[in-house]
Amino acid sequence: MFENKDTFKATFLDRLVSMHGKEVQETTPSDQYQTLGCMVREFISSSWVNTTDFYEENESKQVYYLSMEFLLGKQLKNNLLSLGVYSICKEGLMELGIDMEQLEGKEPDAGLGNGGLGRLAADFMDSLASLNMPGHGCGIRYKYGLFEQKIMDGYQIEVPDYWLKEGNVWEIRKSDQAFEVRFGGEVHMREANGDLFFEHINYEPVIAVPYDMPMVGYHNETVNTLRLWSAESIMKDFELSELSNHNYHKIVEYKRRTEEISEFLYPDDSTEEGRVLRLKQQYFLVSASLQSIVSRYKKVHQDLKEFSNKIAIHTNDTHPVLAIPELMRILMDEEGFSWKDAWEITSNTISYTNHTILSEALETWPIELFRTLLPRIYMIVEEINERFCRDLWKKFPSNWDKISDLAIIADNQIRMAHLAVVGSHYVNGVSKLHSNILKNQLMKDFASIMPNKFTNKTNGISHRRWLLVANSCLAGTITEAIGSSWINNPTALQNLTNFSNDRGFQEDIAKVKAYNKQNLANWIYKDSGVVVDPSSIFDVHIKRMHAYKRQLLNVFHIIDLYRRIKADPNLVITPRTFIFGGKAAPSYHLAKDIVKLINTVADIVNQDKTIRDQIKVVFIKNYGVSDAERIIPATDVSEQISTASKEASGTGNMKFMMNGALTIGTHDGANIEIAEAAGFENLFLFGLKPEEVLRYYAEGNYIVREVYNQDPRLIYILDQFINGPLSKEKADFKSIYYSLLNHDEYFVLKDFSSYVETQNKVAHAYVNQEEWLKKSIINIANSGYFSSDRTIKEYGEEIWKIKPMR
Ligand code: 26V
Repeated sequence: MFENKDTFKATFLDRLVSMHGKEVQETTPSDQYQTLGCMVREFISSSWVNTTDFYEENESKQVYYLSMEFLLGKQLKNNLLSLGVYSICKEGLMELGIDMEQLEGKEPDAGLGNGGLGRLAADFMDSLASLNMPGHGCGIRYKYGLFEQKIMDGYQIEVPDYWLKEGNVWEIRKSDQAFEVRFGGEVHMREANGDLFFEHINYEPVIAVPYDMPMVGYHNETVNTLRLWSAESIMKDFELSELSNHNYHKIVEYKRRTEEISEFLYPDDSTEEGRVLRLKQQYFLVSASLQSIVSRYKKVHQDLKEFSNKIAIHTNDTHPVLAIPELMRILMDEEGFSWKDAWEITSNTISYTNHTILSEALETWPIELFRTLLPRIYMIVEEINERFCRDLWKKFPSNWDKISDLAIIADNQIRMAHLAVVGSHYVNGVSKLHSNILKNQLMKDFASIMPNKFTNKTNGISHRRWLLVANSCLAGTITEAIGSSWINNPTALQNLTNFSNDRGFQEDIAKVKAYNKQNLANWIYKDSGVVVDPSSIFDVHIKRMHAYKRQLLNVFHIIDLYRRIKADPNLVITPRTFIFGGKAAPSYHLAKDIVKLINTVADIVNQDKTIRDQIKVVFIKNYGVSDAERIIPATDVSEQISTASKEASGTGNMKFMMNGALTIGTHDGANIEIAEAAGFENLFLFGLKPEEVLRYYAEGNYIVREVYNQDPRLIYILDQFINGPLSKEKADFKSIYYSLLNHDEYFVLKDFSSYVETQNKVAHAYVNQEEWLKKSIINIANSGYFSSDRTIKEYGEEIWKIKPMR
């Protein structure tokens, strides 16, 4: 159906009418999207089946990437390009009077993630398939993705994101491959012939039904699987009536309790109910995935003893770490393995990535809650803990402090990161700096007793999605200069170095950027009514709203710049458009105040005619993957200004680099490796070093008031929050004021001076376009290392021990 334009057009029209039961001219862009999507999925299906068969026939080792988040965004354009049929479709549709971009816009973003961790999982799926590696994802098919962010009077309002409203053309429901997951109840233990047997009774069953989505490799006919589980109640009437004793209300309650497991991503965990639901989600994902993996394994292989030679299971952060006790349970209770053998298999199968050192994000569960919900799993975790503590006792006799520091269960809590480290054969951080902090600080004692477990895998991004698809103009310009080999081998972008001084090429790059900026300016006007000047510097800060990411520092610079322009009517600066986007967690009040602050500053600045449009501030509402794809190609300056040591890696930083933006950033996460790759002279690094931040924390000797009192600019800015125009807002900016002056946990005031100085250097540098473009080209040329293909090859070779298959 995609052989050529004519067959495509004929099939498309035929399907359009038969699917929607309307005349062609009555169909909507949404109908047309559905039709094209279904055609593509059908087209993929034989390669999909073949890939699965091929892996099975070859008994190749497979990796399963378990993640509570997959931030997929849209699939259509990626899939069409990967299949090599994008042009045929685009031109064919054009001849039918249908605009491809409008049709692409009808696909809902699959927003099944919060930020970097979820997008990383999606880019990893892309690389696994494109590298012909047998790797699949396991996640949850949330009915509602991350909330839709509306802005009302400058405030963030959260609205459910019902992304499945019109169905999902990419998924296939496989009800014949459903599994039962059990919650609550009691465990009975009995002994027979010297062996212990465990029976789980009076539990509440939930049915996990898989929905499979194809993960299409680039031009290679490999199609891997992303399996998303949906929670359903038991369907058979007799079982239902058994369960509820013919009580209608109980059936309804039971249905509600089960179905809510896959309803929302990140339910509100500020309440006990929310926390229980989150733990239920985690076990639901893990239990369904492991049952499915083991059952598939048994179809292909004889002996479960070989499990860890044929299967690798990766846990994306601690969220799926119950995979460890769940695999133990299956191997012991269902397959009859001894503890020792089950442990050997389990710990050789599982590996774990840590994505944050922020203490509030390191998961722990109260014992009571955990034991009530997962009684058998709790017993296994308890046993893992006891055996581990016994080993510790041998290493550190009588050192109770050390043992309780390292224990999995302590202070009435189960520490998921400790369980992850003990039960995995590899633990990795996501940038050199982050991995070093894990090894030398956060998990120092673990690393000293298990030195070979800890490793680094610097994150990466899909250069296909973030360059080839998101910025086709730049991709085309690059290919004209150096050929297309970079698409399969992104380090070939290095060849662009030869063009960094080439005036003609610099001009081409400048034209692409100008074109993307104009497009973004048009879109911003449509979206928010703000007119922005495409010749101004587009300075972009897009990521989750969080104190450590320091959107506040950026706002401080804007307020200072605004004051300078107001104070001197003759001051001429390099015009700048500050663009923000990001969601604040619904119960994170400070982050929500920052959203309001940005919108308030935007209103004041954008309406002030006296500053002659020299600065503009835009807050993009409901920022998501598709927005990133539009904004990043149009960016001049990439804001990566987290407090040093706090951003594990960052991946936005890599996307901007690859699209030719210059970074203003701290010595944090992957920024450092980006600087090492591109040359420190081609970025703008500033601020405290990670070791300085860590020393201040350890010694507790950062005195905010000292910094504040010595800098009149800071006194002026902070005064705005309580006395100036900002204080007139109904919003409570006082909380920001006090959080900074009392504590300033993230060193906003401390880094302010260095940040402003560096921003002035940025403004100055932008004026010399020739130098700027040279730096931009050198950034692009050195971005190939940050392709997730490199990252996935490293995971494949060093952790999972899997190989490309074709
Ligand atoms: C999550 C939350 C959720 C509730 C509010 C507080 C809070 C604080 C931190 C987190 C982080 C969860 C883990 C995470 O998303 N880490 C990100 O992982 C990316 C991929 O490795 C990495 O690039 C980012 O630096 C890291 O923040």
